[in-house]
Amino acid sequence: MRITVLAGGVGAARFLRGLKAAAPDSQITVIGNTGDDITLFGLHVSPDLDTVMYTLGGGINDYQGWGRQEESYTVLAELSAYGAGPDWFGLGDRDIATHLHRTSMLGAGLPLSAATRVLCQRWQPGVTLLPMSDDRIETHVVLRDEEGERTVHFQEWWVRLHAAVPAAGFVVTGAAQATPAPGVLEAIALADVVLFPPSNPVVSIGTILAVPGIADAVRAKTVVGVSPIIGGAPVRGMADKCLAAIGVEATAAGVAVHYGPALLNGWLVDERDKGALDAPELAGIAVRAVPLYMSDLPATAAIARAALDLAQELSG
Ligand code: FO1
Repeated sequence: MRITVLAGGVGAARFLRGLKAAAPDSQITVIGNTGDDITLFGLHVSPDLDTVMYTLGGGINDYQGWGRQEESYTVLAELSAYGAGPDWFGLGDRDIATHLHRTSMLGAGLPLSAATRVLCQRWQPGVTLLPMSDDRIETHVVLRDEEGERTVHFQEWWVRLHAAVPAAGFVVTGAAQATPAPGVLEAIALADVVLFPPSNPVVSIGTILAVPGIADAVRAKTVVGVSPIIGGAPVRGMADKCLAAIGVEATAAGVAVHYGPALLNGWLVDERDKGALDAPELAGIAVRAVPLYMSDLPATAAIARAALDLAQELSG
């Protein structure tokens, strides 16, 4: 079975561990969000690609869900000693090697997709990891407060500001001019099922869908999503703050309505949200209630299994 997954950060990576366990013989292609990418100290950092690569490759700091395990921060401390900022983005020494290698490949003229393929040769994630685009795309956050309106890079809002300043909106710079990376549209077209893992629907899945051509390609497929909201709150991260910024209610039903029945065919909600099962606003979307906490690998595999079963049921 060919499965294509649109993936953001930590939630997607953990879901993918379960998907690999639930469907060991399937070919899984992951289309990774690159809107979170940031250039720091001249290095190209791709948080969502690295979280998938490290998590499935066994190098992740599992507690954080990002960066490497057994990390040290000597380089960052030395940079701080020079007063060279920013110091709010925790780049570890091992992680910096990834960014140095990626940046030197990009500097040699390789596209991000090729550089990602090279990095994955070391980590062997067991999936094909594609950036959504080889073109530079960055999510910026519009902030409106007493100082007026300004935009900051997504990472500054997410990491330095802890999303404490309400976002008035998001600007996905570069998306309109971007094209899908090689293999992305084929991976969608050839998939038996497309899955939306419990990623941030706005700044992860939404950003991938903003790349021209991807949303149309996905609409043509059987799509099953997993709610990132359980009992009215995101399991981790700050999806609720992102949803509020675009006027979408942070509920399991609200996210499905946001995606809409033209895009989403099936939707898994947690049993706490089984009210969504017969919500009239979800007409046209097959909703199933299953335990959605990815508490361990068996629980996550069961969620992935339920998503694949629903896709099977829907594609007939
Ligand atoms: N997230 C944090 O909350 N604090 C950090 O210092 C931080 C550093 C970091 C370094 C590399 C990397 O790949 C990810 C990092 N993240 C950090 C996570 C990152 O902000 C998020 O994983 C994604 O951008 C959102 O999914």
